Amino acid sequence: MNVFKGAREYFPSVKQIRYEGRESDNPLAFKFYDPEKLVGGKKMKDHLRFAVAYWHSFCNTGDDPFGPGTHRFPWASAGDPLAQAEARLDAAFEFFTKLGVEYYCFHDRDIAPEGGSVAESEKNLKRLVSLAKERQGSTGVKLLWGTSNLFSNPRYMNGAATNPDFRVLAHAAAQVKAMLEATVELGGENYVFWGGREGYFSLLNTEMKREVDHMARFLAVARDYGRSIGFKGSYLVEPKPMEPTKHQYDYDAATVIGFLRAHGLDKDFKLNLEANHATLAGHTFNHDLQLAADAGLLGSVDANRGDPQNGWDTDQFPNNIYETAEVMMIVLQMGGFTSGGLNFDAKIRRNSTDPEDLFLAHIGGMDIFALGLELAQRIITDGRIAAMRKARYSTFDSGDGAAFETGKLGLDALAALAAKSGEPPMTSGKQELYENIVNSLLGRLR
Ligand code: XLS
Ligand code: CA
Ligand code: CA
Repeated sequence: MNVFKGAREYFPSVKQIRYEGRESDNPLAFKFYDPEKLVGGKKMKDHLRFAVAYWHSFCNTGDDPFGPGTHRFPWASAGDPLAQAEARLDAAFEFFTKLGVEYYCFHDRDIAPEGGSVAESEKNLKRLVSLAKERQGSTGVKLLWGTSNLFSNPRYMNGAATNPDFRVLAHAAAQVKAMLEATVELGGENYVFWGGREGYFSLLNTEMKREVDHMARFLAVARDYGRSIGFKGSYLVEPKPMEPTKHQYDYDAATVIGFLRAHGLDKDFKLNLEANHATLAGHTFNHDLQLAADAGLLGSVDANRGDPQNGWDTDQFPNNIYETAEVMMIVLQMGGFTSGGLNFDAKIRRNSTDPEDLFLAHIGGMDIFALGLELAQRIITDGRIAAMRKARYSTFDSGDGAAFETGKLGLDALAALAAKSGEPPMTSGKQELYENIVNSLLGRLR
């Protein structure tokens, strides 16, 4: 990958980030992420497929309900909104290439400003897409996924595809059409639908079934259009239980899997799962990932974390080895990502205001995922956990248990077996032993 050189250098104090190993004290170096290192016969970078989220890294100024932004972006002084967008694109490619990530993700409105009409917005998007294409070509950076922002403009305050006003839905369609074209143009490997305001606040004014049916129809027409213009990648739906709406239709992995199947969309759509959304839904992240993987529908991951004391979407960078190891175990066991990857849908804190902080945040996230990958591979190679888990279910492997699994025993036959065999033995679940094995393998990582 070539370091991008635009007209101006936006992060002059940061040079190319390299792997220096675990003894390094250099904050601007990887301690564990060694892109070329083979783990289970595959390069780390190909397991992890890291992506930078354009919106958090280059658009979010750090404003919150109590005060304005604190992040002073140097490209904000570049001139009118289009000139700023061009300068921001240069800064972004400088960042991707200095960090050494191969992928990025963006919403239409992150990369190009909305215009005064559908036509003007499309023109702005096309202009920035052509520049992004050039930069992708000269650096080798690729687009993991594209998406449309169907939640910021006030017109979407009652939803986009689930808006009670058809005219708003049509506007959402115009955005998705243009952004699908942009994603195809840039060779994007996935297209994401996050239902930003697809939900409701009160059932008194809402026809829920009708709105959900509209959402399914909208996804189907988007799918058909994308395929008609040559999009070969995966369509992904991203669940989130709440925020901004009180009830969001794409609540969690289980809800989205049921929705896709009920509407015949599960052949083309998979899931993009975010850690902080799973925890907001009251699950662990690995719960949602395992559900999707079991359904054959785990597409991609938004790698971040929430705050256990907060009930909202804090979108922090990941830093929990147990969580990243469990993510990577699920990814390894499904045979690795195909079109998906690990997108850092995470933002630096409002008071992290040095230009290098964005690098430090990504370095931390990449390192903890590299370590999680190594631990996951160790757990799998060690084999004790898998063997213990398999043994827990061994009564279903043969005899009457196997006959039940294959549908050969009815309820009366099961009752007769219970009467004959008497009280079953108490079998320990051994959770503490499983956890201790994970810790001992963590300690052995070198
Ligand atoms: C917001 C979502 C959003 C999607 C893309 O909470 O995470 O950023 O990933 O629209
Ligand atoms: Ca996300
Ligand atoms: Ca989030």
